[in-house]
Amino acid sequence: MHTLKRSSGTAAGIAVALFLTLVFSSGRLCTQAFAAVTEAKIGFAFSMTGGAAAYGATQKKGADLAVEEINAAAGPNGLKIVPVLEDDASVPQQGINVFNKFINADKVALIIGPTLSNTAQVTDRIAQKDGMPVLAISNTAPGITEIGDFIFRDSLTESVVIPYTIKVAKEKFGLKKVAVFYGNDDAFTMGGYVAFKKALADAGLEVVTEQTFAKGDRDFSPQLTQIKSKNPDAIIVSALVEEASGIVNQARQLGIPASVPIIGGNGFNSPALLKNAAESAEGVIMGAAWNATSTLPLNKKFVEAFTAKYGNAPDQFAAQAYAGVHIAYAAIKKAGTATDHKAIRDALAQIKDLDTVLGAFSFTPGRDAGSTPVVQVVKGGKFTILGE
Ligand code: 1QQ
Repeated sequence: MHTLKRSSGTAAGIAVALFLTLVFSSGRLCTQAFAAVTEAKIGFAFSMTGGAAAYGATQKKGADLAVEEINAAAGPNGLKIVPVLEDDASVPQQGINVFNKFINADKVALIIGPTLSNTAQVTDRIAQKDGMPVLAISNTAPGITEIGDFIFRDSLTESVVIPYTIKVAKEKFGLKKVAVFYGNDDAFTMGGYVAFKKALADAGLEVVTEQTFAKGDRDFSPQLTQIKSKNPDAIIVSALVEEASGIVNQARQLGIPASVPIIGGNGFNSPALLKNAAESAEGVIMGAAWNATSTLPLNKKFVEAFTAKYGNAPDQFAAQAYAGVHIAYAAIKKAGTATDHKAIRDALAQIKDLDTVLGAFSFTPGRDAGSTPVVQVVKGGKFTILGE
């Protein structure tokens, strides 16, 4: 009896202990599963030095502002971004070092960048192989998101922007024959060239001459002299901003009149063009994903906050960086994790009509930006919408 009692006591004790263990362990499981993630590291790979430094400088400003605002709004228990910035130096090799650091040492939740497509076409393969999500905010060359399902971009591709730019410019200037001038050693300038060629053919425009240059060239007069001799109605240029500025300056110096518009792609959307080509930049046309005059309420707020913080208005690259941080943040928050990269990838893919400075944002099924292009013209030292 006694033994039985004791044993039944023991049985009851075991039952209670089991019950408690279950309650506590499931309780612990619950807290683990639902514990709000409070910090997410984002790796920013921007070109802070080298040929693309003008883009990187403004990307950093846009991203910093977004991180600052998001972290302030998160409150003491909300999800905060821990930014890790590295300079990709505008070259693929340094981009590789930066991506390896983000993946293996920093163990970031997601990577934003790199600045150039030329770097992305190498670095993004590393990220894809590792299952690390990447959100490009300025890569516009073809083939970047095709690297794999972990690669996204909020930057509108040249293959979307350029046909629209050519259509609008053809109507506006009554173009019939054009010259084409492009960089033949960079993923972006080559991608732009291919997109221009197709758009020109589709629009029925004659190409009177094709000229090329290489990264770092300073003297464009031999090619521009050739172009001038062919008397084109417009000069189509696929170039990053350093070379674009030199081309625009030297075209006007060589006496190609302002009545022959220079039409560029995404590389032209930098204030560095306005600064370095100054007067010569007046009338230059370029396709873009964003313009500062956009009347979206969120955009007005962004332009005001950016101008107050930095003393100058944002450009397209700042806007895409700012939007990119918000898109990444929304995905990490929805995934509820800073470490499960597959869950973050899936949440990115599900972003739908997110309110951003680029408009209501969704990715295309191919993970490209689903936004609409604008055509800009430089007027009074500013990027304005063509036709306004
Ligand atoms: C690219 C670009 C550049 C002009 C942006 C920095 O669009 O490399 O894809």
